[in-house]
Amino acid sequence: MMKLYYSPGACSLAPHIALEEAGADFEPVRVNFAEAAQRKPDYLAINPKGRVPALADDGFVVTENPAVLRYIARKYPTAALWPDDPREDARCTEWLGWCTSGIHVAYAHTRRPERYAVTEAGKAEVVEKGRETVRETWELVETRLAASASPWAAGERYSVADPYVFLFWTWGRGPNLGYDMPTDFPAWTEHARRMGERPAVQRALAREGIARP
Ligand SMILES: N[C@@H](CCC(=O)N[C@@H](CS)C(=O)NCC(=O)O)C(=O)O
Repeated sequence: MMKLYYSPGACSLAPHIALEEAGADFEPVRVNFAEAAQRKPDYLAINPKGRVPALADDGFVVTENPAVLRYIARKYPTAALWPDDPREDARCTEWLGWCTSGIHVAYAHTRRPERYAVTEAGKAEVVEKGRETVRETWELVETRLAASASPWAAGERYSVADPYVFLFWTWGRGPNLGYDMPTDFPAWTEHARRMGERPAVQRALAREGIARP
């Protein structure tokens, strides 16, 4: 059976939701960050990068959210999680690229400064600048969603871009950033609430112990 290696509340929430949307038969395998299980040999044998998500499908392991999400969408075509329309396809790819290399990386500066600096002063500066960049990035996401007439990130139809965008909404509300998402990011919050109405999203949130928007 396919296995999704995840940590509650981490970026693996996006493929977790996508698998639920696809109706996939999968086993969610929790990687315990509190015990640094992601850096232990058993897990490094699955993903040498020591990160989640990793999706293992009958000996084939795929990592990196854009690849994992696209794999899920392609493997379950009837769930229609990847747009057919060329423009929506481009939008979906655009969101996945921004989420992984822009939004997530900006956030990592506030949460994991040890990746980017050595001294305590250096780390404090990384966090400080990171918080500024994150706020700007969150505002750009809000502007983008507010300017769109479509209910979903890539267009008229739900796609794997939606759970990925939604993930960052949950981080915005989380203790590290502590944003008032409904007040400061209303269009993004509307999107999050639409997400919260979907049974697949509800199942993944319940499994990870995350409150509905
Ligand atoms: N580029 C990767 C990033 C994966 C990543 O950074 N995952 C985080 C959780 S959100 C992680 O596993 N962190 C564990 C660590 O840094 O030790 C992707 O998009 O899949």
